[in-house]
Amino acid sequence: MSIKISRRAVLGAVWGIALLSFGCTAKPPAPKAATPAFDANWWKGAVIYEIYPRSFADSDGDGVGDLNGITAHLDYLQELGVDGIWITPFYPSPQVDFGYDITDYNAIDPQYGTMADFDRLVDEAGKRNIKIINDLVLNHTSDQHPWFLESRSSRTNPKADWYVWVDGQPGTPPNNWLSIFGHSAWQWDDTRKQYYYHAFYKQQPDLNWRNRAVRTAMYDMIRGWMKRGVAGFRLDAVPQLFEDPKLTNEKFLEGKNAYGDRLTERVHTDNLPEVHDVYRELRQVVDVTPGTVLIGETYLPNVEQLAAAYGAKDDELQLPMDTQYGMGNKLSAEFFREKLRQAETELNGNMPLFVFDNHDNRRSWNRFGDGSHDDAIARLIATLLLTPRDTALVYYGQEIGMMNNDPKTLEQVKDPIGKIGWPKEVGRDGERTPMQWTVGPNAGFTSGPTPWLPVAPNFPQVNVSLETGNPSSLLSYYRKLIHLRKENAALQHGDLKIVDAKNPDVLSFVRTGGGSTVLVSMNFSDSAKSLSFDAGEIGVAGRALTPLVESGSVSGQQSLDKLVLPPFGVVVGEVH
Ligand SMILES: [Ca+2]
Ligand SMILES: [Ca+2]
Repeated sequence: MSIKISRRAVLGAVWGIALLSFGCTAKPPAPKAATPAFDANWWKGAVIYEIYPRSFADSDGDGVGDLNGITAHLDYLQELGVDGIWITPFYPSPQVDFGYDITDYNAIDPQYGTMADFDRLVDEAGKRNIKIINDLVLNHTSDQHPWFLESRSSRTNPKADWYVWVDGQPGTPPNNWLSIFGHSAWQWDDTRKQYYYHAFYKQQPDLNWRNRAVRTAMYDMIRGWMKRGVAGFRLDAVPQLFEDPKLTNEKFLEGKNAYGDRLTERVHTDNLPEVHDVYRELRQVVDVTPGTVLIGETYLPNVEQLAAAYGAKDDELQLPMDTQYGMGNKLSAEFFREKLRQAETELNGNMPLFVFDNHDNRRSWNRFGDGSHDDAIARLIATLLLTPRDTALVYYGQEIGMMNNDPKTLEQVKDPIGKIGWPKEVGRDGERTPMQWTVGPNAGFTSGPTPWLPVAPNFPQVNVSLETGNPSSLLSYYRKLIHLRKENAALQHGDLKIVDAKNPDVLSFVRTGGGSTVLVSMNFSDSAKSLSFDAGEIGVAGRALTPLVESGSVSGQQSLDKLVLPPFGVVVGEVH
């Protein structure tokens, strides 16, 4: 599903009209030699690129992106320096929530291609040393999934207990639990004369994770994708897997959400302790092929809960997403210094997974830009993402500076939460617009007349082909940082130490490793700042600084005794 935090903690998914597509159900994978072996640590420090397949590249002109469109652009991703791509759901789906409502976990929705297309994508990506990460929606299925059709058919069928069914009276839901997408989380079913629970849309009934048969079915499905060469899974909405069986009412909070409901706590439906049992079981399933990585969509309120998602014995998720770091909107040196400190000291040495942009939140360009230094701020964000000790998630188009293109009227809205919540909640179409490849028609996204969402009007200035040829473009900045991160031993695996920690405007840290010391300094203010570093604090005898990557005119300043950063300027330099 998709959970958003930036718009007043509203979460997102989408519903719509059920139009069942016939998936080409997977034949057993053509016997490959064996499950491919991965470097078990490939994901540590990797750059993982999120692709929203509807919007990345359309290979057949129907206006909707597809798997062959991704395969056609693998060279671009390789040149960018991407290690893995996470593709949001491409399984058969009525597309109520644009793929997060699944009717067959073992097939490809025909609008995105065929299983042969998927296998070719895995193979072609592998040739470029790019891993494929599938999106895995465990919390719920589509209400058109055969499991749910069977489950709702009677109270006694073999799958009667596969979903969360509760007695009640029509018109009187069992308790006050709210759907993350607005209004009651309970839907009356006239056949069973019972309610079912849905954390998201009513077309997305929650599975009953207390039922062992549900777990077994899901784990078997995961093994099937691993056999096809998938190197990891991004786990959608996993904190929502369990609900309090006593159905305890939530406490009401002050205020209302964008849909007009009284706000409540979510302590009886989110992040219950039982989720950790499932994390451990999932880890055992994927550990059969070491290096198969679990990424969690873990919107968690604090670093303690984030640390717990790695497991008390580091036996749960390798990469729970840190949504505290990059998904706010406050551009503050002190804020990011504190978040870095937490990641370094409170995650038990585990690898943080930092992210600024995704398909559920307004693009970072819009959230952090001040209207007059947006390009410099975008480089600051890139530096915050790509120079710490972390695994980095990049959302398609972030690297070229794509910005939100929100619907202007209710009639334009495709995302159901935008239809329900308009105008307070405009939905997530704006951050899902087509990738801007060229200056040509529809930005080169589709050869057809009508992309499924309108291309942002800035595409003649903001596109891959233009920025590829410009060494001072944002895209070139991303490439430089990603390649430096791969080549420089200190940035690759070195320790991180915060320096000049009292500075209110400039965040500085030192990465040390492999005989190399790299200083990263970022000016969070709109005025130039002069810096001077204490020799003992940096930890090397030398005072010389050789800039490796810069943003703003800091060239020629080759000393730790005096360094002047322009507004929102950045220097990443070797100290010697
Ligand atoms: Ca297409
Ligand atoms: Ca659930």
